[in-house]
Amino acid sequence: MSEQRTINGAQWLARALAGTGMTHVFFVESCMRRTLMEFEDLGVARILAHSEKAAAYMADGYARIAGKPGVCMAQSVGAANLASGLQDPYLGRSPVVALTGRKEPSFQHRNSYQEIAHAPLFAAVTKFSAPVDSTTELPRLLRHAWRAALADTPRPTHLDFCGLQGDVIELGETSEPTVIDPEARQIPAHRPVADENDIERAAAALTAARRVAIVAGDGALASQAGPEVLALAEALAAPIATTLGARALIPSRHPLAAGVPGGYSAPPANRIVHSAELVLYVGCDTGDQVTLNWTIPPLATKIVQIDADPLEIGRSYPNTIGVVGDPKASVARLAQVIGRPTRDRGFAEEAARIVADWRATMAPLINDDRSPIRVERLCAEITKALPADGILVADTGYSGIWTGTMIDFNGAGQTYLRAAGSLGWSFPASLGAKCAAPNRAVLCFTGDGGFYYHLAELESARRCGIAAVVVVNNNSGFGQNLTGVRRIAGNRPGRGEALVRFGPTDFTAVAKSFGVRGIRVERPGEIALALAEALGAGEPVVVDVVTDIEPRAPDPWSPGVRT
Ligand SMILES: Cc1ncc(C[n+]2csc(CCOP(=O)(O)OP(=O)(O)O)c2C)c(N)n1
Repeated sequence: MSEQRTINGAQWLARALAGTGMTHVFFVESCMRRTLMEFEDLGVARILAHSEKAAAYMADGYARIAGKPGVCMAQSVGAANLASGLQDPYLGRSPVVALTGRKEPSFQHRNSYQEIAHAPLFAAVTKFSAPVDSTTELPRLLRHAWRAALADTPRPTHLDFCGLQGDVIELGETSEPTVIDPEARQIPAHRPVADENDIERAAAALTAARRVAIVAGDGALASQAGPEVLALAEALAAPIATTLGARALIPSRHPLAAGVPGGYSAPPANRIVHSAELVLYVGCDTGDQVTLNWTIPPLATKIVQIDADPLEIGRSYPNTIGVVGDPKASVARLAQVIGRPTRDRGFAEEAARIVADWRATMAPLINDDRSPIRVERLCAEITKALPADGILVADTGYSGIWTGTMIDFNGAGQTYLRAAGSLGWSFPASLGAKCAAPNRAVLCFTGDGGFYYHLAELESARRCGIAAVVVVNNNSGFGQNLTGVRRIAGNRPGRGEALVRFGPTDFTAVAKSFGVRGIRVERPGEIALALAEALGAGEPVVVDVVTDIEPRAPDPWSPGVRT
């Protein structure tokens, strides 16, 4: 038998990661230098970021588009920054693999310069986090971290390499084959079909109920269950709402589309889901945001819940029939069992009227030709400009509400990624998304407050030639927070506005100083041309759209406030 040749850890790591098809890695110097040199020879692009948090967000955007892990790396002192960047991918269920360096055992427990304990930092933001103490353990642990990141529910994982820069692991030797996942699996890693008895119980409950609403979530999106959910909705004549994250799962203009329910929503979806007799959740957590603190639907509502993760079943709604399996495969089977029952279309028609009435109230704002620009108008222009396979990456807060309520998606080819809650996430995430899909248009929608967080990544975008378009809704402040501070300030002089106002800043001037093209837009009639120029530029562009802080984004309908 021929003896297996040994290679060092850096060679193993670079070859194994490149072997997964990974095209980009996101990092801040100084870490894994030998591995990064190896990547150069293997054609993996090394995206040097300006903060570890931004590197994590880039890896998140990359992972969500690639459907497989995005990798970010930092040295020991950068570990805390990197961990803070894993909160959003953790909440957003994104398979980010984080690699850090940690000083050798002889440096531990004796006031080491620059280092605190890493394990507690990563405990809350990963599904699996482990030290790698020797190179011989590296292949096994990386394979596990990779599998764990991809397996339901996808979430970040972390390996802490011995050596400040991971160098002890890089220098050791291994004779393992340079393979992480021979099957090159993507999300969802597996597609189990739910138990037939559970499917039959669910089918009976669904066909017995007259007013069924579907709420499809991020798990349905990850499973690419759009066509199956639509087919089932048609068979049941059931309106379909989606979580904000799953907004692009179905065509926004489909006759059964009800919009996004919960806290970040326009009125129709909450009214529709609230008045359902039975709600079918598909790949959807029943957390506070999508249920408006468990009031949409009311807690006593009958629920059928399909989820790949059994822990989600009945977590918040007691009256739940659980169906555990891959959403796409299990909804397909459920639709087969249900067939084409005769259905009363009354609820679907009522829902369509609610949506149409709301759209009619929005029409004057969408067509408003005055300055300052209305964000509703900006969103309508983005709907028109986004290519059929375009990717929209939205920040949190109002950026999530505006894009989730006022931008329509084709439900076939377009992708919508949203921050899971961390302000500033969208710009670095959009750069990662563009790295994963260089041939698709990537448009980031952010407020100025969100954009300020990671402005320095404009330099990375230019240096690395990452041609994402950033649309800044520039209202010179934390617009979403204005209502809240005013409520608390009451009649105080200034009404608390100093807490939320900044600027005015011209982001085109900021962009230009980084060598990035900037287009300033102050009138509604200029938006379309600016978007066309930016999307056709083939280089990073900042479109700085001057808006006003006063107009409020759509407010959710709540059962306490009946309109
Ligand atoms: C890390 C983090 N800090 C604070 C917040 C709270 N927050 C949510 S939205 C928002 C204001 C957003 O302002 P901007 O990005 O300018 O958008 P606008 O509301 O003006 O459209 C803030 C401060 C948050 N979500 N994340």
